[in-house]
Amino acid sequence: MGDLPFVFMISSPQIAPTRFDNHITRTLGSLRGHFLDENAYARMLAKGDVLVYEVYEVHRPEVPGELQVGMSIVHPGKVGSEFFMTKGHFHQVLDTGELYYCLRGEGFMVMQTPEGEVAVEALAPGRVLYIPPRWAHRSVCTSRQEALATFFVYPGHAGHDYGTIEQDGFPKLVMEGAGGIEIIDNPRWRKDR
Ligand code: PAN
Ligand code: ZN
Repeated sequence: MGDLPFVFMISSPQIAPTRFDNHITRTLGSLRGHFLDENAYARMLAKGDVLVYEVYEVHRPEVPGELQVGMSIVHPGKVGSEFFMTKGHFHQVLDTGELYYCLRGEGFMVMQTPEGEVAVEALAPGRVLYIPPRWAHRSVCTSRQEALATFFVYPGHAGHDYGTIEQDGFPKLVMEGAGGIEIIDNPRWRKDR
């Protein structure tokens, strides 16, 4: 016999879902090499290892047919002028997509294919982002006070490849510029290959 259907809430007043198996926290110290301004990173880290993002996962078997679901919460903040963001990854099984539904806050999803195509989509409450198979993805919080909270669903067997992004970065960066939010070319993209 299979599992029984289950229900949980993601609209409750607290930010966490009412059911989860894992709560992952990523602090500044775990994001070494991901932000452009290494001096700003070092100065900030010296003052404290602040929380950058968290993930609540309902853990399901890592097999085709299952769905991994959960919530991702990126806190407001910047390293130098670059907004707080997730590490970002390709799925290990490249041919798997993902759906994101934005619940709170504002930001962007930065995406790229292995061929170097790039896409950036705004995230705001009510926006649903469909990420087709093959697109690496990173969420960036640009709201000043509120965290960027998204609900995600992806195939059970997708897995994660972080190494490619650690090495190459994303082609675009989301920065605070003189006139507000700017999406700029990443001068270090694929430079360390
Ligand atoms: C999400 C992400 C989550 C954290 O569950 O894993 O937002 O981002 P990183 O995994 O890049 O640290 C997802 O896209 N899963 O596939
Ligand atoms: Zn993913």
